[in-house]
Amino acid sequence: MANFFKRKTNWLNTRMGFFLLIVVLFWVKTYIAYQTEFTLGAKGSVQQFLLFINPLPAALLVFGIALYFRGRLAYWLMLIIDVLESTWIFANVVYYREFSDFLSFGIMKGSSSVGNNLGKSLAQITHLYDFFVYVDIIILIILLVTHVIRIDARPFKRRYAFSLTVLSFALMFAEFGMANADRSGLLTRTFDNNYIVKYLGLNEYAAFNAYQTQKESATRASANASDMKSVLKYLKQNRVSPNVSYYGKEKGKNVFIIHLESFQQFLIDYKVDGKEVTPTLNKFYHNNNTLSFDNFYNQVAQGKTSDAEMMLENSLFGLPQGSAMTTYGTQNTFQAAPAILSQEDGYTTAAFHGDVPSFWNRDNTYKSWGYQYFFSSSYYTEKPGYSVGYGLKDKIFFKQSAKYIEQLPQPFYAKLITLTNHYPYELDKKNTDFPATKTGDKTVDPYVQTAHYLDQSFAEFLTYLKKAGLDKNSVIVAYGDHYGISNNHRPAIAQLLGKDKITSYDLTQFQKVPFMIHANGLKGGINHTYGGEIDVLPTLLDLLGVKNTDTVQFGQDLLAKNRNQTVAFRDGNFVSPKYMKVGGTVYDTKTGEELTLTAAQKKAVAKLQNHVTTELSLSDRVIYGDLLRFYTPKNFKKVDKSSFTYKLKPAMERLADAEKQEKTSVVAQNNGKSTVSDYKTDAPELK
Ligand code: GP9
Ligand code: MN
Repeated sequence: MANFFKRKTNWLNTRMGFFLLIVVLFWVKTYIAYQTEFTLGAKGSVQQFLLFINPLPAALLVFGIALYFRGRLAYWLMLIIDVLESTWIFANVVYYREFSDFLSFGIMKGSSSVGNNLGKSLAQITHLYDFFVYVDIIILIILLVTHVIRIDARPFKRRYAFSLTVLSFALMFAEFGMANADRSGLLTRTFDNNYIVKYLGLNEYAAFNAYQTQKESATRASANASDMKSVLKYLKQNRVSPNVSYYGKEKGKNVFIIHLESFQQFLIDYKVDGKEVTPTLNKFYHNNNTLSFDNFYNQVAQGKTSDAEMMLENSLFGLPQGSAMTTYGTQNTFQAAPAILSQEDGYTTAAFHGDVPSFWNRDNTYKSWGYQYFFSSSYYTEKPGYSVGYGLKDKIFFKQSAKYIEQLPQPFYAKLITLTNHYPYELDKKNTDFPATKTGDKTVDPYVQTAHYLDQSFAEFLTYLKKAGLDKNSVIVAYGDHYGISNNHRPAIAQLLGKDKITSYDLTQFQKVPFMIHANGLKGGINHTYGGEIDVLPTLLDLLGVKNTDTVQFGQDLLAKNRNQTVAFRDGNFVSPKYMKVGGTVYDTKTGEELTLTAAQKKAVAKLQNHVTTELSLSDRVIYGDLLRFYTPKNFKKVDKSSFTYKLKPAMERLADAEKQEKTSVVAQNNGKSTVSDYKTDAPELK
């Protein structure tokens, strides 16, 4: 027996043999951790394959470093690398258990200031079996010490070690190529740490995160307080005074921000086969108590939803590349809507979203923005058929949100982010009772069907608000975050709009999204001012009567007279009531006619361009340099991120406490009785 074992283990007595053993063991345990400890959501064979294979290239590379060294040292190095690598897995397993996200260097660097209460909670959430990641190392050490595996002292050819390094890089590139083919923009758009681990692996994630953190600290380090001065100077020159007939009119009311995913303005009043796609939103849009804006543009770039959120709640632009929420959301100082409202008027602040909390780094960013609650996937009951695409179907999402809404002490600021109307606009038969368009473009045609579904969900939600009595004391803001149909679908867009040919002018107009503010008694109507997502926060704050004269916000109240109506797009193009500039071409905004500019027009356009370039670059400076750390408006206190946790249990306890103490929630006002049974939905999944 001993002999047999010896023969079998002979190859282990070579350096290469031991190397392969340690790599394979590491590979196996990483994969086990992927499957048991993280929710990476690998769907389909490409993602499954990448998830399985992805620990290997990096392991070959990192463990391969040891092969450049001699004798015993090489063995020790392999073990030390294994300990370090396994500790990275260990730390992530524990962190993920608490935060459903991977550790980032930013968080580790400033754990107290970022405030995930790391030290305190880590001990409580570590399980004995987490130490399993070290078991193979212990066994290997025993085998070496007892000479069951002998150390191969022969020199290992550098050439071989080098070939291995080259091979591992080649494998990594191949892996990245496959990953990027499946999810384009994986690293440039920086969606979610889960994606990077799923596609590329924990080591690659560490490297990428280190790079990002480094970049972020470098821009932060090079900024100083005087940069803020130039921003403040600019803002002072560009401030407009609020419209007196609206200022403070909605003071103290609850605020609902309803994020209509991928919802474009053209859908309003749009018909397919004679039927309105979104009858409820149309009614809402035309309601006497709704302020609607028909020249309101989305201004997002790669960060899509996250850019919209950044603009809406901070009045800061998204970045020219990637997502500001992902790269700067954790570390930067913000003065966002939730923080302002909770400090100013004692608002309870909560975000609702039926996706994992790590997407767009919301779990960290929302803390920086002062959100007291973030109800994400773990708060919602999930059953087969409840989700599609990124997460919960809207009807189920809204319905399940009611039980949290009714517990929030009033006034509250609640943002609900819908999901179903998201590319590729998939929805099951049972939920599809609306005709698709017939352009023949498979991506475009089902868009109206999911939009219709979103409309129905919104209708059910509004009905509930009425029943719960929330319609009277709430402002309901609804907006589309960005286009649903991208510029790649020109022929289909032409058909949808009933045009022969689509120009850049049409495509820019196609970037309009709805923006509506509704409240009982609000003087509504369709407002034609030119504006965009950057303008939402000042508009809302003025309506709520929150003093807004010394905040750092790049937008202007949409209701203000004399506002600058130049809408900046992230690529430097713009639209104003007179001119639209796309690349080198200037159009007449009203007629869509391409202009040959006179000298005077040239001057006017250059002035607008200057305004746009300046505001974009100053806003970027605020984010890159974390400039808000140098400036705190009067009456505003820096957000203490460490006071928030979005973990289900403690959050629910906090909510229960708040409700008891303040007695202002819907439930408390309803004599402790829940209103959830008032929520009516025709969602087939809930029947
Ligand atoms: C994911 C959702 C989608 O949670 O918000 O983001 P998007 O792809 O629209 O930017
Ligand atoms: Mn979106």
